[in-house]
Amino acid sequence: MDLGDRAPAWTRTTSTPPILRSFAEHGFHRFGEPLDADAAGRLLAKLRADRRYDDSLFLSEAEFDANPQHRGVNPRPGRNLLERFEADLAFVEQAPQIVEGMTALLGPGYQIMDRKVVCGVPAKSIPPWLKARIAGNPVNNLGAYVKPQHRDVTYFYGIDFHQDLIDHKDREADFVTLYVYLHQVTRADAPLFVLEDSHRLGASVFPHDLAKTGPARWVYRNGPVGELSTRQVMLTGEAGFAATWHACTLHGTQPDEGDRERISLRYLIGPADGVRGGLHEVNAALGTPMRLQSTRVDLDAAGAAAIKFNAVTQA
Ligand SMILES: O=C(O)CCC(=O)C(=O)O
Ligand SMILES: [Fe+2]
Repeated sequence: MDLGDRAPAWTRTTSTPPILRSFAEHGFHRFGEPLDADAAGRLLAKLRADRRYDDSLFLSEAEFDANPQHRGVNPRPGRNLLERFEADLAFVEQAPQIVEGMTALLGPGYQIMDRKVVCGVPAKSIPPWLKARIAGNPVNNLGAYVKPQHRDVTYFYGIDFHQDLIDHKDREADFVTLYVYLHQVTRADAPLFVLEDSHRLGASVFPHDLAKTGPARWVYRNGPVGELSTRQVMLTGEAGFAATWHACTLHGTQPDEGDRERISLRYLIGPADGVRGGLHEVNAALGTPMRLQSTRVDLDAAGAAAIKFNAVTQA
């Protein structure tokens, strides 16, 4: 399938920034040059010096069961580890290629909506009682099981293919995610897997209708909007690797079965009020609905997992 033919004509002119072409065609973009790897390493050393990313992060089973809390367990203003390291983020936020790329996508004055540390917790750091409880869950955000003082970081043990729109019901997919690796990430470090072109089917309710059709291929259906065949792309890279994706691009991570944690930065970035950048054109050209009133049907009333199914573990 030559997706170039389906890309809107305006993206094929030589003056179109490559990031807009990547978004229009494939729904994500890898920045060509890594960000300053030394600066990434310095920030990583500070983050590591702050705590042990091991089983000491977690509540005991009895502590958890005494008062299970599944909501409000992610970083938020006033409880976000990056608030102590703002000065160390210039290697991302002021990198010319990031500024140029975000300006092309979102227009001048774009806003950082959220930024946080994400940790992929390795299997060896998860207490046995917890591993038994979460096995097979589609979204293993471990915040509920982490001691309250450590909830200034988001901890994952894998997350099934999802759209980042999942946390933004009733909002247009007018923002992007920016991910930065702070150390080398290989297949063994729970890398991000992105499903190329999946943004083309617009907003879709989690969990998604995906069937594996080959070693790195899936068929993805979004109800009445239609279906497409998509290639799975594994985002591995060096310290300072950066990638950005559309809020409707499916992506996920497998549980980290290695023995090292992955520590990364995750940003959500959107346009300034009333400004429209290239992403607006991308979405208009796709012409699919990019907003949902309800984004997920996998949770019970308390916010706990109500289904046991996970596609990304087959990736
Ligand atoms: O880092 C991960 O394991 C998954 C992150 C992700 O997709 C997210 O935070 O939205
Ligand atoms: Fe995500």
